[in-house]
Amino acid sequence: MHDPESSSTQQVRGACPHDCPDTCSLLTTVQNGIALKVQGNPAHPHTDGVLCAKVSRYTERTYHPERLLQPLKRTGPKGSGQFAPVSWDDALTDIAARLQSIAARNPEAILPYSYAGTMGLVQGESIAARFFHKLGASLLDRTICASAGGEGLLQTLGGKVGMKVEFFAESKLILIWGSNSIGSNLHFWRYVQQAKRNGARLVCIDPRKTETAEKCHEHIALRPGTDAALALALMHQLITHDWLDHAYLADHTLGWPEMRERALQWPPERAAAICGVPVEQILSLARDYGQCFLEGQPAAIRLNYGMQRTRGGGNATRAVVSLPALIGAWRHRAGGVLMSSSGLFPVQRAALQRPDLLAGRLPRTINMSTIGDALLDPSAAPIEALLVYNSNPVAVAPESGKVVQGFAREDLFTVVLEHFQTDTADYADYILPATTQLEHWDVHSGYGHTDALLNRPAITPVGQSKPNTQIFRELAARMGYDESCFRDSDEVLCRTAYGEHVDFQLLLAQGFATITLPDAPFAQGQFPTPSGKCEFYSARLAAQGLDALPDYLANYEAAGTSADYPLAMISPPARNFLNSSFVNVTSLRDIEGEPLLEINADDARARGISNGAVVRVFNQRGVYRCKAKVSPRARHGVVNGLGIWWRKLGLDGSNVNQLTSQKLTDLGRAPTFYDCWVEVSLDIPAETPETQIA
Ligand SMILES: Nc1nc2c(c(=O)[nH]1)N[C@H]1C(S)=C(S)[C@@H](COP(=O)(O)OP(=O)(O)OC[C@H]3O[C@@H](n4cnc5c(=O)[nH]c(N)nc54)[C@H](O)[C@@H]3O)O[C@H]1N2
Ligand SMILES: Nc1nc2c(c(=O)[nH]1)N[C@H]1C(S)=C(S)[C@@H](COP(=O)(O)OP(=O)(O)OC[C@H]3O[C@@H](n4cnc5c(=O)[nH]c(N)nc54)[C@H](O)[C@@H]3O)O[C@H]1N2
Ligand SMILES: [Mo]
Repeated sequence: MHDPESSSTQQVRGACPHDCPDTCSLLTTVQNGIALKVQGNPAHPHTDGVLCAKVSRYTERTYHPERLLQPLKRTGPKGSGQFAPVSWDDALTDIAARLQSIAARNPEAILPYSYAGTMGLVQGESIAARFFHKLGASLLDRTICASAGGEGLLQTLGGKVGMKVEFFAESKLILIWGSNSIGSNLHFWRYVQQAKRNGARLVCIDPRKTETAEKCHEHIALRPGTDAALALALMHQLITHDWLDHAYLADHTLGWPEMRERALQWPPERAAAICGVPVEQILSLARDYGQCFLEGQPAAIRLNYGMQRTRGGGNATRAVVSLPALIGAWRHRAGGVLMSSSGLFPVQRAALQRPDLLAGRLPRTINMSTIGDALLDPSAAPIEALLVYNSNPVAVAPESGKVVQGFAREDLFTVVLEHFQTDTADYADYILPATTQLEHWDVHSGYGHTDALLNRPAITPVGQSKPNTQIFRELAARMGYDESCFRDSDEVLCRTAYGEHVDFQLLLAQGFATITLPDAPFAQGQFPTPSGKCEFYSARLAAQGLDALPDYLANYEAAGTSADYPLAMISPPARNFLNSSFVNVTSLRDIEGEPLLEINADDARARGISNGAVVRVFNQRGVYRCKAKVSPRARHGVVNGLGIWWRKLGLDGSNVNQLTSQKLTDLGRAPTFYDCWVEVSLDIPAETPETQIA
């Protein structure tokens, strides 16, 4: 494919790097060393030749006029965004010297901060992980996205396992629970469309009336953080009507008598009052689910991350993923539940990340979701240096007031590896230009399907940018690390990622390889839990002194529980951004317009707010100004602050995370972005002297 002799135009196979369940196979058209366009690969069944609007603009991002092309060194005060170009050699030599002097006193004063700017196993955690392990730096607890649900899945089904996405096309009932599939899981939605054409019923469970909710047969607009109550009431109905697969419950589940007793405490009226939905909706959903059992038809649940971002998110996940066992939905390949499939991949993490380089040390662990507090904590040994890559914490981490204060510490040494001068890069001492997916090698596991993908570089690095791996290789060399693992090439790392477990020749030849798995993985039980069963009752949770059964836990900041802040705010992603990525791509930002708060007409009227008015959204943590959009997408009592804008592109240089809290979930130490009370008021411009006189 790379043969320059054949023609000056080539198509290079790659993989979409973004944090999205679809992990598409890409074809990049390259002419004379320039990438002309990026398209979906028609040969890859899940991608099917189709890309989202964001990634079809990928060349706009790669060749963006504001792309970082050379290393930069801070010249102004912290956060001022003032930098001057510096050579790679000077930058890396100085960074290594600074890190060495800190490490000589206490290596744990150094912290890596990274997430899923690229989901690549190589540009994510390979040489970088080896580097920090060798250094003995603090470990980062990577909880910002999926660890509440991940823990819920682990404790119930045994890991990030579930249905194969393609079989949703054969389901007769699909519950889309806490997910805006059209916006954030488009290729799953295409399977749902097939099912719909075959007569499937679609139900969306989401406080926001999303574009997905509009296209389902039924929309249950429950209050944020009340999913466990709904799931328990469904169980109640399945039990009282005896819509139960008794054989499946007896053979393949653990703790059914206890679970049954818990669920019987949840008559639908109780749940309806908590969820803020009509009791008839709960009864009818239970009937639909029970009907599938009676008729031997497959019922499937696509559970996503919406419900995890509240205090009870882990328990809510446990309750929802317990449902298929009650009706034996797992007996069908088109039945069961899918949240994340990432646990199905044979990733060779130890070989990639080399935790053995810790050489017996066990550094402290710092939770990325509370980075604001961690940077400001006077009681702990201070974090003195921060190396940020694949993440934009100043924009995406909760309670940004504190995050900004932490990053602004003059005594903190911060290095940011980036494509752009993000809100986080503004606070760097050094910004190092990184390559994009079109310029480096990588391998990717899907988390919404079961294919592994290979990404080949389509073009040479733009400007002086380097892959993350290469930056850490060169830093390692300057630190005097001479282990040969620091010299592994990116191609070698790509092969290391799955070892012998995935056919690398196939990846090279076609760009993707499907993991071999049974079609209906839990038809005979065989869950990867300690008991091999679906564990309603988790002995592991009981041993930690926690509730062994799933339950409903009210939000920390539930709607209507504070007189000062009577509204609940959720902040799901805007469709044309990917977290805070793409916010600076003009054609996409033009579609989103500007930061918006969706508010329902009643809530707006009560506050004298008209469509398009500038409003103050506030709580005890701060104020965020943006425009109101009076919209039926918002339910009564809940406002939707669409994310995640770059702070510097907002009205006052802030975004929704100015308001979110650093409180953590019940399980998994995850953030509670959607557990956030606020009040909204019309923004009255400061009076001018003239009007004061009048
Ligand atoms: N276009 C786009 N796609 C993305 C992303 C993006 O930023 N933009 N982000 C990617 C990432 S990092 C992730 S983790 C995934 C997330 O994948 P999803 O979880 O599918 O993300 P969303 O589409 O935001 O769906 C979350 C939905 O949950 C709803 N919700 C909020 N609170 C609750 C609640 O308490 N209960 C229920 N039932 N629903 C609730 C929100 O209104 C929203 O519609 O998407 C990925 N895909
Ligand atoms: N209020 C609110 N906050 C949220 C969420 C929400 O729903 N509401 N969602 C949360 C979720 S689910 C997540 S996953 C997090 C996401 O948080 P992050 O993982 O920080 O995601 P992004 O904001 O997309 O930032 C990723 C950055 O990595 C950079 N990058 C991409 N590829 C590379 C590379 O190869 N090398 C280097 N060096 N850099 C690269 C991109 O340019 C981008 O600036 O945000 C969380 N924050
Ligand atoms: Mo995420």
